[in-house]
Amino acid sequence: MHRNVIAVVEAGRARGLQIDPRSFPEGTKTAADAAAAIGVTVGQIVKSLVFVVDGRPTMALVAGDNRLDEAKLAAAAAGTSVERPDGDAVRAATGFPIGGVPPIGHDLPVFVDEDLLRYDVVWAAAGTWTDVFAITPVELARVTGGTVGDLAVR
Ligand code: 5CA
Repeated sequence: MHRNVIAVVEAGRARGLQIDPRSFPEGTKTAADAAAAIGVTVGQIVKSLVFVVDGRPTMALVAGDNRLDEAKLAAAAAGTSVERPDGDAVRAATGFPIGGVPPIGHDLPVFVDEDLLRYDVVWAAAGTWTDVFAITPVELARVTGGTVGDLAVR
């Protein structure tokens, strides 16, 4: 198992979550790639996005078929300015490359797109461009300590 995946499994275990990573050699780098590889709808893919709100790296977990509304994230985080970090800054904040950033294991504030709750099961990156894991959205919110709300462009 790739060391990034091991780190994600360990982060889950530390939070009482048993993660069963699944590997898709065809690639799961984007939400569309992941949905096609796994055979689920793109809304069931969790995008783990890092934004910088008032200078603080912040994690937004967004349904794959939604676009994050930066103003809604700022409001949820009680901030005003929102910036999109580059790949190096994402790696500095999370330890993972864009396209493989997992939703858990970071010491960052987390906000969860309520539209993920439409599904019984959603899929998230497990640390690489080919590894993912399934989780119920309720568990996702629990293990991340995330605040659930409306984050999507409507
Ligand atoms: N493995 C899949 C889902 S399981 C995944 O990680 N999807 S993702 O949506 O969370 O990661 C890709 C996202 O990273 C893109 O939606 C985009 O918002 C962001 N991204 C891509 N390139 C850049 C970049 N150069 N700088 C900042 N963010 C980027």
